[in-house]
Amino acid sequence: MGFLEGKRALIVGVASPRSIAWSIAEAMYEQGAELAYTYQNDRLKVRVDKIAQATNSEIVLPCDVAFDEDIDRVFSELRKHWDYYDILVHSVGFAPREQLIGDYIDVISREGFQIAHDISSYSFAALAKAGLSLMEGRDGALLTLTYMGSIRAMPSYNVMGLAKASLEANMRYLAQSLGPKGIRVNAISAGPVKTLAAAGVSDFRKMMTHVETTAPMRRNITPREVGNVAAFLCSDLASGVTGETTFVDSGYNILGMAELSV
Ligand code: NAD
Ligand code: 0WE
Repeated sequence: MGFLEGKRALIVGVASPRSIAWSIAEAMYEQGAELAYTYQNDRLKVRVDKIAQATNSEIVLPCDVAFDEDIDRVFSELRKHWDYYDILVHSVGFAPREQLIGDYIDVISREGFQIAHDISSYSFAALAKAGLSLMEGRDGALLTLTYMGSIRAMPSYNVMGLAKASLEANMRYLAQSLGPKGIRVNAISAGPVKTLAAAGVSDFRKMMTHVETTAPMRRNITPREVGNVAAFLCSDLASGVTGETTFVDSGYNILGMAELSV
């Protein structure tokens, strides 16, 4: 029997079979969870439908997190299928493309800042809040995906680093707020994974090679390694863990001065 048997999870952030959210869904399905999905726009619906089918799910709902109405509608629709849910996976991040190209000081703008924080951080609290009544009385778990650019200054990640710092603080405040209701809230800080969100990033391959030659484990992580930790964190096996950011990054973040090559 899987360790998520009897749990129902809503997965937000599948866009392709490479999406980290997809690996999380697979891992959770393998452990016995029942799944529901959202998709951002019509272009992605067919893909998300296929992924839902593969995990025996018929619940696929539209949700652009930029809109309050979409967020509310997801849960009013979900209610028609489920009278409770246990797990929310938030695997959403976005900044306008030009924000991720070039030097921080050259590209930062009020609009870029606002969009990055709205879509990448605020949406986590908004979804948690809109779905709270469906989770109350269960030992629920919320999970979000972050990146090391929140705690270190990195080239090109720019305003996304600020938005991820906000997301991590958001996760801790949600943990404090929802802890008394028995709901745990955590984040996974993943190493680089080649997904749609990474596809547009120049030098992404160089970053992956850098991790491969530098990280303590001398390799990149697989999306499935993120999925497995996600399944664990959202299960009763992690019943004493909340407000934590768990790194799944081959150990890269622990380094100070990496190996000296000379
Ligand atoms: P992805 O492109 O597969 O997923 C990003 C998702 O965000 C997509 O499903 C997209 O539809 C969704 N999204 C964007 N704007 C949205 C909106 N307005 N409304 C609803 N959904 C919206 O890429 P991914 O790499 O799987 O990203 C998932 C999460 O993992 C992101 O938070 C990302 O920051 C984080 N992350 C990624 C990496 C990496 O290297 N790929 C590393 C660490 C953390
Ligand atoms: O969080 C991310 C991806 C974030 C992202 C990517 C895009 C590309 C397309 C947010 N918004 C957009 N907007 C677009 O229009 N990652 C952790 C992956 C990532 O992105 C980087 C990275 C890494 C790693 C960008 C620059 C430097 C490193």
